[in-house]
Amino acid sequence: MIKKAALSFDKDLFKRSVVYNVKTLYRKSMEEATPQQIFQAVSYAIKDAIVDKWMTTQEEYEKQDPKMVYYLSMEFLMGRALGNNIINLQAHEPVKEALEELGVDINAIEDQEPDAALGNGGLGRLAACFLDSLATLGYPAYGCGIRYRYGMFKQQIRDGYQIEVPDNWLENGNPFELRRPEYAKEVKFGGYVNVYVDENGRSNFKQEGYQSVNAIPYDLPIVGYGNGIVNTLRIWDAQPVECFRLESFDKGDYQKAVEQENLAKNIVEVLYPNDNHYAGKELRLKQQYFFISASVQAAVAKYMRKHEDIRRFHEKVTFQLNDTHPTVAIAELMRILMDEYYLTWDEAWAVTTKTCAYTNHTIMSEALEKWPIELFSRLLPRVYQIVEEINRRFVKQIEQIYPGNHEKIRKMAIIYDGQVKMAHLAIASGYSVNGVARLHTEILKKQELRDFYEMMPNKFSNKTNGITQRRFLLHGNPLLADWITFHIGSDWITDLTRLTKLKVYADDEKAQQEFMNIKYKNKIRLAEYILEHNGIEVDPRSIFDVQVKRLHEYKRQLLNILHIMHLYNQLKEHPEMPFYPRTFIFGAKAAAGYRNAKLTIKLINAVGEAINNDASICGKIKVVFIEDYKVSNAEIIFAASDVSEQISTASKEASGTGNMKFMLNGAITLGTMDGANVEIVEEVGEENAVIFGLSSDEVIRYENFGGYDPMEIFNNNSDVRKVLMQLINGTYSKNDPDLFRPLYNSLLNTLSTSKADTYFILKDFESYAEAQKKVEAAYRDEKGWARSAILNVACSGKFSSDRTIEEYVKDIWHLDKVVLPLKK
Ligand code: GL7
Repeated sequence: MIKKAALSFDKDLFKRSVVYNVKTLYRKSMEEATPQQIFQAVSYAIKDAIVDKWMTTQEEYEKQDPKMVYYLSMEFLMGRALGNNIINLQAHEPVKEALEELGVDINAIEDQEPDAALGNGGLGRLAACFLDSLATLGYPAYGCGIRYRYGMFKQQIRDGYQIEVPDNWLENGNPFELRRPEYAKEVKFGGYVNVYVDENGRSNFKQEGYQSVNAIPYDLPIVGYGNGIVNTLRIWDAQPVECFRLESFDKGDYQKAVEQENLAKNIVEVLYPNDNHYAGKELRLKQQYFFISASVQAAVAKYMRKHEDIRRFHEKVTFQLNDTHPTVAIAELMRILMDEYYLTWDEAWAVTTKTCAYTNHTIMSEALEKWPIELFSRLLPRVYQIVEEINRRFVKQIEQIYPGNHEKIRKMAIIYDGQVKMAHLAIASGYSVNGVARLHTEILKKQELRDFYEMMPNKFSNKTNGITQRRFLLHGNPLLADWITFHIGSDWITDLTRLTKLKVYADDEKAQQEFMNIKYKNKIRLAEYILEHNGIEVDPRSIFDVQVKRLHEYKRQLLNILHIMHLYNQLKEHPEMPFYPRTFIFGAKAAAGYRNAKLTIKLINAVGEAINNDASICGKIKVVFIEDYKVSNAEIIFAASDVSEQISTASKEASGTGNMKFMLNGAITLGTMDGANVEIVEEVGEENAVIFGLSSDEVIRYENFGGYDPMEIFNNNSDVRKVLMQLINGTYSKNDPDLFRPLYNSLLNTLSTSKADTYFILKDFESYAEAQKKVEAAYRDEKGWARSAILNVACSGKFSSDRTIEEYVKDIWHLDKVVLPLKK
């Protein structure tokens, strides 16, 4: 298939550039160069093709001076850049050909690139998808984050246990990044605040006795699809402000010099590997203020280069806070406006409250950031003063609206009980609060943030998440992408709703066969990956039933594996029972300190070990745990999946985005009515998904009454009882029968008063097992399955991040598209 821009991509120039790069970078010929060296050379050649567009885009932004969104995020889970950049330049065909002519396989070269894993899971990947959509739609945008030296750890599985290995992703250098020391910013920590009254009688606040670090920006190009737009992801590195100097030793500043050097060294060292969980570490707050102060300073400086009046900042800039992690931006902007531009409080507040907008990504209480006052005020003394004043005024406002209602203050104050509550700061000071799926937003309005919603209903809205089809279909599943383009044209690449045109093929037998054939080929590709990486052989004709996502109790991988244990029990008891072969595939990282999560990984591997080696069941079940689940292997996994496991306890998964990637690739959702699953079912129809389990209302009702009694299920359901006993009788841990007791206890806890089965695993077990039977029956009906799978693809249009971004633009950011001048 020939693409428009392919014509404008100079293949010969590219070839010469690759050869030249190999020579000048490594003093080698193509034949001598290693695959990694060729990857670097190719990347620099592609960067050459990007840079002109990058400059043109940024020049146009300078000229046209449009309003910009700054997407502030602690996490950007970008994955690999090379393949994606080639695709978005619409240069895949010529690059592939050019490389073939040079004797190089493009896929092998792409495989040389380490994932940029500067994020944990959904929240970080969402940020990456948003950048892709913003550039593709032509909206002026910056991503702002941290250049962690070590990203999300690499996972190894040894003896069934997870081992965390440092992710030295910058080891071989990052060919796409640009270091930009001329835009460095100083960030100050600690010390104290002095007040000086100037000749005009005005109080000036000065932070003194502080330690500081230099923030050095690295810019990464974000290439829009086929439109010549290249936006910027700016990630900040830290460097000591002054190198160690001997005079400072003489002056007795030795201690301080060493401390500043250490601060700079530590601050960007590593990404915290917690997903949906807040640990309250001092270094984490330092990371937050570090990249926020640098980003806000840079945004203000950029604005002032073109404008006189800082009071109109919000007309050109909007800050989207990705969760509460960047919320300190609110106080930092207030500080800069008042202390550096001498705005009054009211003037600064008017600007700030029109600039900052907040996205909530979870209702899990353990994820809510609350900093102890002691820590917050010690680290950020001036910023803390400002937060105190915001709080004082906000509490006064609450008192006016609800006179005498202390309960409201207790629940809504920003500072309470010795803690600074970041979500309350974000809601009180931002102009917008959004949830990430309809159900989630409704729960926010009715439960978690009810008081805030009642006081300021107009701030609240829903923005259902989305994913970029460029990475997760065009790049990840080229066979299906080509098939779709063959049938309906290529417009879906930038307008995913066009996929509805595929509906007419759902009942077309030839199309069904072609579709299933593509799925089969993708299953072979995954089977090969599994054989190479896990040494396990799986049958691509079996049902590929997949749960890949972070390991978390609320996501209930435990429910999945308990059910597999149950299936295995049944097969052993009734070897002749009808059973369609199934390959259960897991992929998940657990936070390093999360005991039950790590134990669940061990359980999955132990059960897999037993089942995969039991010849008596003739390979009818296979259980595979894919090591080091990450963006690059995710692309292969989604493409090969039949069944998408989205089985979180209803109400707990704010949205989910993996669910959308599976759907886009034609997998059928087996899920609860949680997060965006609700909207997936709405789009594709109940008959094309398999839904089970408690509703979110039911879960919340149980929770309000203190939970339910899992013992009742244990006593009445012999299947459940058998599986649970196998957790503690050594069935899967011969040498240590108590190994899995913590998991057993989390479900039953007969001993203590603490709650058991807080995620309703046993409560939903029977319904899940029934749903799994439906999946098997549905798969046996080959045509019916193909029909459903095609309809899933056809109905996935809503879940493009292009749609999500358009909603943010229309309802929150109010940006204009930038049009590039036509090339001569
Ligand atoms: C998350 C939610 O858990 C997830 O459901 C959602 O899709 C994602 C993006 O909005 O945000 N919230 C969160 O704290 N993490 C998520 O992935 C880590």
